[in-house]
Amino acid sequence: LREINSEENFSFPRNFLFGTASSSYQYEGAYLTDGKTLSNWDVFTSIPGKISDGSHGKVAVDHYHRYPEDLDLMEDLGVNSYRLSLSWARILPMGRFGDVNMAGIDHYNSMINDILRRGIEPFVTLTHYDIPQELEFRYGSWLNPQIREDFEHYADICFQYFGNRVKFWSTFNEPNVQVILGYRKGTYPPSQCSKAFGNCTRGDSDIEPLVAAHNIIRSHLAAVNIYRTKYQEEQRGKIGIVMNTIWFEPVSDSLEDRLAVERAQAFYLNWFLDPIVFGRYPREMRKIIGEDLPEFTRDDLKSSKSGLDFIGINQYTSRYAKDCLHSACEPGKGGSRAEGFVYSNAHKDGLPLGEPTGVDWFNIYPQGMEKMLMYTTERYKNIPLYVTENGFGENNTGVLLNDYRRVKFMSNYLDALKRAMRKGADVRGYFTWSLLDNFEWISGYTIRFGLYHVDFDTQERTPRLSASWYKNFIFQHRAQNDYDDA
Ligand code: GBH
Repeated sequence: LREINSEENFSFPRNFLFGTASSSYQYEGAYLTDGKTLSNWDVFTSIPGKISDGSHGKVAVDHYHRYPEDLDLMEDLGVNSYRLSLSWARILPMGRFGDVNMAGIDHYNSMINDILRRGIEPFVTLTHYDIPQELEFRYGSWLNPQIREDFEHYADICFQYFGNRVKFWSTFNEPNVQVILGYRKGTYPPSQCSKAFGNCTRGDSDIEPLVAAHNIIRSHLAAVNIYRTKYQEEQRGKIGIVMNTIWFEPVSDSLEDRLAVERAQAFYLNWFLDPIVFGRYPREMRKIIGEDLPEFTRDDLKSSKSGLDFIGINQYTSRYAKDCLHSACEPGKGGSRAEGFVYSNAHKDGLPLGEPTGVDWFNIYPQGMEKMLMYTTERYKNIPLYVTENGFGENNTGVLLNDYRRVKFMSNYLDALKRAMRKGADVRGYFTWSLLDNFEWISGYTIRFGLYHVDFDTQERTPRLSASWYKNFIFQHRAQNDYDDA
C-alpha cells in the first residue's frame, strides 16, 4: 500500500479533514424564502452590468431545498467534513434591529443535524461576503464602526443555537478580497472605489478600504471574545478566519523587487492576520500609510493574544510582484503607486508564472501552495492551518464531464500540500472548491468549479471525472491509515 501515495512515506493523519466547500449566496437560492430578507448581493446583482452574464443567486443551485440530495453526493464521495456558510439575512433579517428569524434557525438546525447524521463534520463560516442589506442601508455596513455590534450579536446567536454541534467556526471568508473588491476596485458590493486604484464612479476615498478592513478585524476580535468568554469552554470548538492567499514571486532578482514581494504580502495577507495575531498592522503598511492607518484600542486587543485557533487558507493562484517605489508603476491587476508594487503576469525574462487557465486571475502554480503554507507556518508560529478552498475553474464550455485538467490540478496541489506537511506545516484539512458548479460572483454562471456538473435549468447534478478521482483519493488515504494501524 505504500506505493499508493505518490510522495513516499507520507500518510495524512487519520483525523485529517477532507471535504468540499460552498457558500450561502452561491449555493442556496431561496432568496426570499422563510423570512429571509435581501442581502447586499441580492441588491448588487439586480443592478444592470454588474454580473457578466446578467445572472443572480435567487435560485442558484437551490441548495436550500436540495441539500439532502447534495449531502448524498458528499456521503458517496466519502468526505468527513463540509465547509459551508450561513446567510446572515436568513438568521437576522434586520440585523440587531429586529428579531431572530426562527424559520432560518430551523433550516440550519435541520441541515446541521443531517450533516452530522452522515458522519460529516460541519465547518461553518459566519460571513462569506453576504450581509443583510439593511445594514448597508442603515449605516453603511463595514465603513461604520457600529457594524461590530451587529456582527457580535449575529455571532452570539449562531454560537447559542448551533455551537453545541458546530465545532469549527470561521468568522469571515476572505475579508481581503471583500475589502479590495468592494472598497478599492468597486467590482463587488457596495461598489465603492478609491481613485488611486480603480475607475471610480462612486466613492473617492483612499481611506475607505483601510476603514472597512479595520472594522472587519475589530468585528472578528469581538466575535472571538464572545466565543472565548461565553461558549468555548463548554462547547469545545475552534474559531478562526479564512483568508484568500496569493503566493508572490519577485519579477526579477533585484533587491527592489524582492522587497516589493514583502509589501505585496503585507498588503494582502498580513494586513488582516498581523493585527489578529500580533496586535498591529504589518511594518510595511505602517511605513507607507503612516498616520492614516487606524489604531486599535486596548479593548479591541483583549482577545488578540489568542485571536485565532487556526487560519483558513484559500489557495488558488500565484503572481509576480514588481517594485514601483523606485520605478514606474505600469497598471497591473493589483497593487498601485500608493503601495509601491504592482502584480505582473510575466517574469522580467518573459516567462509566465505557472500555467494559464483561461480564467484571467488564475494560473496554475502548485509550488505556490507549498510556499504559502510554509510562509504562514513560519510567520504565524506553527498555528494550525486548514486549506479551506482550493479548486479549478473552467470557462463554461457546455457539458464538460471529462475534467482531466481539474484532476491534474488537484493532484498536483495536494502533492504540494503534502510536501509542506512533511516540512512541518501543521495542516489539518483540505476542502475543495467545490462540490457543484455554482454562482461564481461577478462571473455569474460562466465559470464552473464543480466536481459535479449542474444543469442550471433542471438542477440536475452529474459527476465529473474529478468526483471519482477525489473519492478514490480519500479512499486510498483511509486504506493507508488502516494499513498503518494494523
Ligand atoms: C474564492 O475566491 C471565493 O471564496 C469563492 O466564493 C469563489 O467561488 C472561489 O474562490 C472561486 O473563485 O476581478 O480579476 O479580481 C478566490 C479569490 C478573488 C478570485 C476575486 C476571483 C475576481 C476576479 N477570488 N477574483 S478579479
